[in-house]
Amino acid sequence: DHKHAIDRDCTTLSRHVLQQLQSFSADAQDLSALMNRIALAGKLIARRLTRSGLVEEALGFTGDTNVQGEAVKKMDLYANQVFISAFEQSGLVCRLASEEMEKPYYIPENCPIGRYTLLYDPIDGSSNLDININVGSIFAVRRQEGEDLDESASDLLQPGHNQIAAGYILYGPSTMLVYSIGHGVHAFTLDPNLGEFILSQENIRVPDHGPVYSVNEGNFWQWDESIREFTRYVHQHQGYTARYSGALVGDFHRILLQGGVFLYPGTARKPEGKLRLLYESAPLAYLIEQAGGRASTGIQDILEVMPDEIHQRTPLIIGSRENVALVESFVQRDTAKS
Ligand code: P6P
Repeated sequence: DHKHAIDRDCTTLSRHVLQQLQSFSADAQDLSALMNRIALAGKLIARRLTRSGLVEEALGFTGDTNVQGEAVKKMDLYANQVFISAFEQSGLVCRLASEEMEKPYYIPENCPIGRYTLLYDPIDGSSNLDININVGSIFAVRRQEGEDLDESASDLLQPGHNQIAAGYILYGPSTMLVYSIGHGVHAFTLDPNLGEFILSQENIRVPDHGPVYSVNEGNFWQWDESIREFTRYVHQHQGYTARYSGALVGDFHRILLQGGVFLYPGTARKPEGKLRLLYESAPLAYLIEQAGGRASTGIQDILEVMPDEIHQRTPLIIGSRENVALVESFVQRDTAKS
């Protein structure tokens, strides 16, 4: 009906946060405003991406390498700066930590007010950028613990249970922002005409079991035998299908909506896997648990892992609870034997 249609179009992200928290406390207002700044970052990045074939700054490499030793793309740098700019002068966040920065960026002014830290991967899946395939941004919000903000950022080395919000922006055929502040998982679609993210899916639940397994089988000979055993199992059993885009956010979003499991196991070259705990695995683990699914290293829940450094990697097995448990049964059978 008419009222419903208008109401839906007005359910923006900041309004939804306040509805979720059923409160107008300072904390609720802060979180609402913080999510709004993340939406702004998403809109700025989406705008650049939709024109990436047309504007010089959006494609190709800068010539630098980042803290991971990976070649930095112009879009990585632009997106990283967009998040910093979106939060400077916001009075909400006092520190930002990202894959693109060796050490966290401290926002000089307003710090006493901004009691949150934003951890983010500004563009995840940047290898897809030059071929116009989906990429994403991933973010997590944590309270700043204690008074001093020392360079070591040791207060960030806490398990994922300490996150108070997490989400991602998927730059696909439509631009979607998916988030949770601990009251379920909700998706917003960017209406380019309004320039607003409008609520499109509320209380998303991941199915307990799903048909999709998402893993880079090109690494097959680098895996532990247990992961090879799992892959042989799904090859031999009906009802499984493989989907892998090379960009975590899109692969995760499919699992969230259709069920199944995404895995990036340890390999011979990278025993801890490739994905970063604090701003890739932990935010997605927060979301999947809020949606009724699970996230594991194979041995331990992702949200229990105690990081010992900001850019720490972990193996990631994430998705429907039954699919994750199946992978764990192979991994744990292996460790039981060894
Ligand atoms: P591989 C992209 O570089 C990324 O960080 C994730 O987005 C993606 O899931 C993974 O790496 C892909 O890695 O080794 O399969 O190419």
